[in-house]
Amino acid sequence: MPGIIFYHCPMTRSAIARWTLEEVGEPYTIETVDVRAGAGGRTPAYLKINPMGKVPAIKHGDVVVAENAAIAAYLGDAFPDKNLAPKIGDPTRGEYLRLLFWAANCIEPAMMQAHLKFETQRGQAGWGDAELVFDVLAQTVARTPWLLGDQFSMADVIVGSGVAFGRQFGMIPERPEFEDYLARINARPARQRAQKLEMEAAEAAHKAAGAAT
Ligand SMILES: N[C@@H](CCC(=O)N[C@@H](CS)C(=O)NCC(=O)O)C(=O)O
Repeated sequence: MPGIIFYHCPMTRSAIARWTLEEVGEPYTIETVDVRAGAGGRTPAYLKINPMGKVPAIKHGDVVVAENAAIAAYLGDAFPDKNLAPKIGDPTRGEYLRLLFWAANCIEPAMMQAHLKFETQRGQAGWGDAELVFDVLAQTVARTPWLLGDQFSMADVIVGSGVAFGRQFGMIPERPEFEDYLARINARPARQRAQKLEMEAAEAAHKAAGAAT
């Protein structure tokens, strides 16, 4: 099995990919792309990995994948024995894919709409509007224990990370469904490991910056 390279910058949206990697539990090496310094991800070498110049991305053998939801989908399929993705032919596979795409296409813009406070026409914007997305999100995360039922999946990582990010920055309203779901995802050992690693990396970067001044 080829190794996994993780193009990462601590305390950014690439923390989501870190959670996917911790759920998979295979070794990975980190290539830090400090998107807050200098050219960030806009170097010729990294733009070949992700033309957006953004983290995260992974390389697994010759396969390069950027975008959190795509990384989750890829890893879920690449490591079928980890049971993080319904297999092709499984009746829950359609809902699984819908949730991954829906999170990227609808939750993220809805959070931005709530944050930046602009109007959309429900029938025109792909995500409708923030109120519609948050209502559907509340119904979605009320499924227990996980979004597909008994089986935790990468859809929980992607939708759950959206809920966690949105609640942390006040971009998603407080609702009991969101708080209950956050309690369930926060109890995942892989999420706890990923968060601890993120804190350690952030502290190390802070110390290194202090030492340099
Ligand atoms: N849609 C992307 C979003 C990634 C993203 O926004 N990454 C930010 C960090 S939170 C970034 O790399 N920003 C640096 C830049 O754009 O220069 C995903 O889900 O992977």
